[in-house]
Amino acid sequence: MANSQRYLRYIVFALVCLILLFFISSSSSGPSSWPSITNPAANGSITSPEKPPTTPNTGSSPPPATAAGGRMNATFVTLARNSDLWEIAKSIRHVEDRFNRKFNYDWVFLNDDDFDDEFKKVTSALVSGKTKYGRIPTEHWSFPDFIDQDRAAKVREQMKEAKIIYGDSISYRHMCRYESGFFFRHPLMLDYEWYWRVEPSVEFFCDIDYDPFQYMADNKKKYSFVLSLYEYVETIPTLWDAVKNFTKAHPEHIVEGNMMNWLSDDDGKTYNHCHFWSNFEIGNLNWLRSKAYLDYFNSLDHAGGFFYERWGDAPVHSIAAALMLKKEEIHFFNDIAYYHVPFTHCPTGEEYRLQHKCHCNPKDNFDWNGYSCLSRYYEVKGKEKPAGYEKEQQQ
Ligand SMILES: Nc1nc2c(ncn2[C@@H]2O[C@H](COP(=O)(O)OP(=O)(O)OP(=O)(O)O)[C@@H](O)[C@H]2O)c(=O)[nH]1
Ligand SMILES: *[C@@H]1O[C@H](CO)[C@@H](O)[C@H](O)[C@H]1NC(C)=O
Ligand SMILES: *[C@@H]1O[C@H](CO)[C@@H](O)[C@H](O)[C@H]1NC(C)=O
Ligand SMILES: *[C@@H]1O[C@H](CO)[C@@H](O)[C@H](O)[C@H]1NC(C)=O
Ligand SMILES: [Mg+2]
Repeated sequence: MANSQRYLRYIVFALVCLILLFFISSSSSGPSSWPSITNPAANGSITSPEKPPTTPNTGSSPPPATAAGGRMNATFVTLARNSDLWEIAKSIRHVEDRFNRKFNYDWVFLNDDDFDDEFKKVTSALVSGKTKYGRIPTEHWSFPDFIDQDRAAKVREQMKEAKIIYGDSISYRHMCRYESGFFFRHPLMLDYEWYWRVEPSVEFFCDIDYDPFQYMADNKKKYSFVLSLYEYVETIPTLWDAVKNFTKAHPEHIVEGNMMNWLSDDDGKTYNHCHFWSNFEIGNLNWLRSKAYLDYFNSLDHAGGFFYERWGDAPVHSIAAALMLKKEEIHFFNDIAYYHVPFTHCPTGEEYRLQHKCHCNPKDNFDWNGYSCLSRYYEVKGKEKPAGYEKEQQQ
């Protein structure tokens, strides 16, 4: 009994001391009390208001968040598995730091399985806008009944032998077909007009200090990209034939003033394999939901190449955009600096990069590499390439 009372006295005494200490230290910013530790060489510059200790984050940082209701009818969208959590977490952090923390757009996550609680907990904590989680209906992630499963299995075997990347994967094929023809029809996506696709493990290197969705709407753009390149021929041997069958059956969907000569060097006879890389896209969902695009997708789907070959959603989207949009409706976001393994888009021009706090190495820029389709894009658009691009060409 006596013992415990003594302990109690000690504890009370210790508490009083702690409280006293707290008061003394919190009032020590005043002129006297404790001698402040200063480095004579620094000459007080640590506390000098004109010289803050870190780089001032002024000037080109994003503008204030748009007023409530001032946002566009738009969302980020990600297709992912639960196992992609920590890689998509990195991508979200990049998007938020460089753009969305000021704009707070929503983010839709889609999966062929149910998202687990950890995935939802972590992603909803990272995204500054609302998050929504959707499960893909089985009909949109399975073999359609018109596909011959034995034939598809043989192809996977052959592609495995030939060491074609993802050549033997069933899920990769479902993914490509889903991104080609279904994601924009998911019930959660029907609420929106614009989307920005984000994949796991991507990076954004520069501040984006305006709203790209707003830009798309104001300038009547429907589809956009940051990287373009040539597709692996082995994955799409008959894609162009299927496209030609479609254009013959539906000439009404082919638009005058389109970008056919970006896809083809001989007025449509053959495909040169140029495509926009679809792991980054900002686009208009109502265009993808249009009769023109759906007729196109259904036609390609019935041709069977998602399973009998390994058609990617990138060439599928790109060919649609280049044939069924006017070339003015397609936009190259030179100012959105981006990485998805193994390619980087780092904006040409040092002034821009410094103003926007870019952290990409300009030597990594893929734009003027011989395997990029960007030069051809500039030619077809009849536009000058950015000043200084020759100097930043990859060795
Ligand atoms: N839910 C779900 N998502 C998938 C599946 N396969 C791929 N994805 C997602 O689909 C997108 C594209 O898949 P990736 O594996 O990134 O394909 P890729 O970009 O061609 O190839 P790498 O990124 O180089 O591996 C990513 O957002 C993936 O998270 C799957 O089986 N289920
Ligand atoms: C400290 O600053 C004063 C006033 O600006 C200056 O005269 C003095 O030379 C400086 N001393 C050192 C050590 O930098
Ligand atoms: C957003 O766009 C979708 C698709 O066009 C539309 O159905 C929805 O009503 C729009 N929402 C708002 C708030 O305008
Ligand atoms: C294109 O149509 C022709 C004639 O119907 C058909 O034989 C061919 O298989 C089709 N090509 C593709 C890739 O679907
Ligand atoms: Mg990827």
